[in-house]
Amino acid sequence: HIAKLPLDSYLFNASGPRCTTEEELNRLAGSASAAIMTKSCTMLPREGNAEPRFQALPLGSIQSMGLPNLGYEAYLEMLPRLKQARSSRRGKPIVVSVSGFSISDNVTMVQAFQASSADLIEVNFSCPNIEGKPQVGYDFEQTERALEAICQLGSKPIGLKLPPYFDFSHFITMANIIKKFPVSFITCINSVGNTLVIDPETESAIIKPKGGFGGLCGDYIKPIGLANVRAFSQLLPSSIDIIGVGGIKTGTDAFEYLLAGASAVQVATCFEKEGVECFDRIAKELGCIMAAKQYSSIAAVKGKLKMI
Ligand code: RRO
Repeated sequence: HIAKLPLDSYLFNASGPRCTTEEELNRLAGSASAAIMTKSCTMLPREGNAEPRFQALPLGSIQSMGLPNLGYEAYLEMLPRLKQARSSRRGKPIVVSVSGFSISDNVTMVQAFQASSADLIEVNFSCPNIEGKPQVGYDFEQTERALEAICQLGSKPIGLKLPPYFDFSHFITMANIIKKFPVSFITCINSVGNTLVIDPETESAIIKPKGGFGGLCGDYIKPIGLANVRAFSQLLPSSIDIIGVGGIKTGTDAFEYLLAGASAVQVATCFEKEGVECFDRIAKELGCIMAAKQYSSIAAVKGKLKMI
């Protein structure tokens, strides 16, 4: 469950790859992904940053996509069709991701989606790839002001997509802010922002935007994602669900996030590389691990990480 909404499995797609167009979202509707998550949207359609803006790496990827999306009105308009998609299980949850450039953008978009057939709203406080726009989640005052504005706009559950934190003072400050508002879930983590990969052969950065700086994704960031899920699961009340994301490509990865305290996980880089087949494969692998360990439910394992 996320925000009391039942899910068919423990995993679905992360906002990011392969979830921008109606065709891509329809493919998710017909897949084993437990929900249909949309690419973060903005007030107006965007082409995104200059290419090359994505490079696969041996253990993941680096990207600076720059929020390419169709604009929030296009998603509003396609939601009823997605909800009815014949290929989809009836009522498969739709999660819309919203990433405004200001509090007022976020208010407009959250208000609109509150009146739509979306099931959950994930507000992205952590896009690292827009020149001159700091990640909201690294500015605690702005985070608090934004939550004051967006949490009172309707009854659909609101969640936050957070950037990775690396210090306990930051985990504690952020958890204390979240606790002041009716936040139903948090999603940890976005890509590790502003990393630099260099090709020694060409002596060049490997992506074009922002002088080569981009978000690091995939296997490289799994220990960071696990730490963020674990820290927040210890600091927040159990009524706030935590969705894990970062480096999940096998049932074992998903199992580790479950031990850390995640109520569900999202898949980004592996979904980018493998397509919708990853959801069924990882869910089955997780099922095998749980069966072999004789665990009969998600609840029996969630947060049960042992210390040595
Ligand atoms: O589009 C992007 O560049 C992007 C976004 Br909105 C985000 O939240 N995280 C990321 O790594 N890339």
